[in-house]
Amino acid sequence: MHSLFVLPVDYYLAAWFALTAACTLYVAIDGAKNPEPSVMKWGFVLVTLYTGPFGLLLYVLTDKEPRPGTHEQFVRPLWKQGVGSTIHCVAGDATGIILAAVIVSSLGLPMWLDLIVEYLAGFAFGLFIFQSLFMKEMMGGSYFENVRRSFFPEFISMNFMMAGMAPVMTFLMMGHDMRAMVPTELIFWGVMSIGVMAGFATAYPSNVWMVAQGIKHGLMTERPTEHIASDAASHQHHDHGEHSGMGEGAAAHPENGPRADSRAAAMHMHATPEATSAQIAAFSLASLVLLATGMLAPANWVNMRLSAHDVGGLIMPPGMFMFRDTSAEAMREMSFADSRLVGAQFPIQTRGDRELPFKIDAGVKVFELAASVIRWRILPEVAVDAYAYNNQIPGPRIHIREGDKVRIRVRNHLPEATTVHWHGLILPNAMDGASEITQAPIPPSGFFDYEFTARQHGTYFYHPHAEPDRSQALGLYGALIIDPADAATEVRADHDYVIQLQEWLWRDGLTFPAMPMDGMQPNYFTINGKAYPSTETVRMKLGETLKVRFIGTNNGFIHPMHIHGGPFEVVARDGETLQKSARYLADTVNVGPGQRYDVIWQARERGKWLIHCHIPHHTSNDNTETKGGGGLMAVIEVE
Ligand SMILES: [Cu+2]
Repeated sequence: MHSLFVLPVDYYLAAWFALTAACTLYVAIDGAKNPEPSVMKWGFVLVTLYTGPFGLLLYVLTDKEPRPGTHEQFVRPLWKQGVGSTIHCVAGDATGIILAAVIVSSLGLPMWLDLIVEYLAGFAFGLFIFQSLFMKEMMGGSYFENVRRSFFPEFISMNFMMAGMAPVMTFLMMGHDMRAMVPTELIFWGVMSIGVMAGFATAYPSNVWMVAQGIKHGLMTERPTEHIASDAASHQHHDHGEHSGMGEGAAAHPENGPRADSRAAAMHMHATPEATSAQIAAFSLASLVLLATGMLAPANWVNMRLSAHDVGGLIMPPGMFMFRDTSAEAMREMSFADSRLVGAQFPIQTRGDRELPFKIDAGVKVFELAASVIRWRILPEVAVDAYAYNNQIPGPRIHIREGDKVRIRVRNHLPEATTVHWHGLILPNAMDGASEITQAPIPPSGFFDYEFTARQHGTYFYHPHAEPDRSQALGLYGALIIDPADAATEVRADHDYVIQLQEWLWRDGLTFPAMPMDGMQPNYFTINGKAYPSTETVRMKLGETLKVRFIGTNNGFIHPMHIHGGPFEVVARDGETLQKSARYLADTVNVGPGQRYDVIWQARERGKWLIHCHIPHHTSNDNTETKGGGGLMAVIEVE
């Protein structure tokens, strides 16, 4: 189910469009009674459809007849005439632009070409359909005469309109919430609305000037009551009945308006324009310069070579910067874990790192891993959208013995390709999981069987090796614990505690793959998929020993992991047990990505002792502390 509601703005947009529908309905119904040519009725309806309450405001302030018989007087001021003139420009041009935007986004044209097609479509729609065809009824004359006469006013007005609309569309569609490039999303229509408003504002001054110069017509009064003697006016009346469904209400209530005024308004546009050719040329030039600026300037900041096919639908982290050369691949890598793909969600009590059961097939231990998108609670109030193995974070623990033959079937239910790498193991090269190097990545819905014999023992882990900066950062990793063939060689302790680290970037309720780069820095940190105070508490008795296996399953940082209450003994590093003489005491180990440290800590005193990262920001939850900390912190409780 494709949900329209992902971000808070989506609820606002839904309310906006409900209001817009009401406003448009009002303007349509009320406009039907308003004494004006049907083209103006359509103009106001379309502009209200695109701009909601603002279209309604323009209609009521400039065109809605306040009292019977006063329309002629009411619409006369130049500023209102300018609004009327801009309304037909915007109604026609914006309709062309929006239709083009819908079609072009599905074709996957790059944004720069998108804008050019939209400009041409807007211009063509405005000129050939709205101005020439619909206006013919008012202007009289042949269709081609109207095209010729409308060309320059339409050119100037369209240039100014697109100069305002293009940068608004480009900046709002590209860079962050790129659902705005996809017509099936509310925000696409929200951006179109803002674009039309901006276009209206930039086109308005030129329309006022053109109306004042007699180059364009503004608002007019038309009362389809009686036969009018002049040719132009009878033509007007005839066409009215033919074209306007909306005019019928008005026709049913004949009124005697001051006909002279309406004739004057109608005649006004036939008057010889007062503007000189130098003025028109200068206006054209200025409009072209502004248009070029509006179309080209955004290319300084956003990559206009990208299309809706490349990046449409992605949401980028709020702090991330898109540059003019940021590639589609980079943006896909950094974009959110699509919350609409979440297949299962779990309460805070659900833990990861649960031991994975296996079947025996002809002496081989057979395991199954499946990667998918889930919603995982790292704190009671924070649920991340994550990539996970077997619906848990960390992925299930694969616990085997040195010498075991294993087969692990990995199924991919992610929206992208993946592999699994068995970190640190000696195995056949084809089983190493290096995407595009030792194997073709497992496509979405595909699977791959990894088969090897465990020749080592100690603390290991597994993780994807296809775009791990995205998929591992979103939660794909799990512990691989291999017991020694000779149990006597195990360094023993009373308790065994595996610690797997991860950084998260969670903003606006969306989850992004945390990376050590601008705009991608993490704000949450987890031990075994939970942030303190939701991390597990280790309970032990005075004098007992605890083996902590630190695993650098995280992507971005070296975490100096520290335990309170006295030093621990480092007994293994990267799965390799240290010779007795090489073991050493320490109270902090720098656990870098990929590294493992096994340490033995003894409970020397009763009480609550902390295990935590020594970068204090990593022991906070979005920079706040709860119950004395957050993030990479856990308690050892000694009785
Ligand atoms: Cu840290």
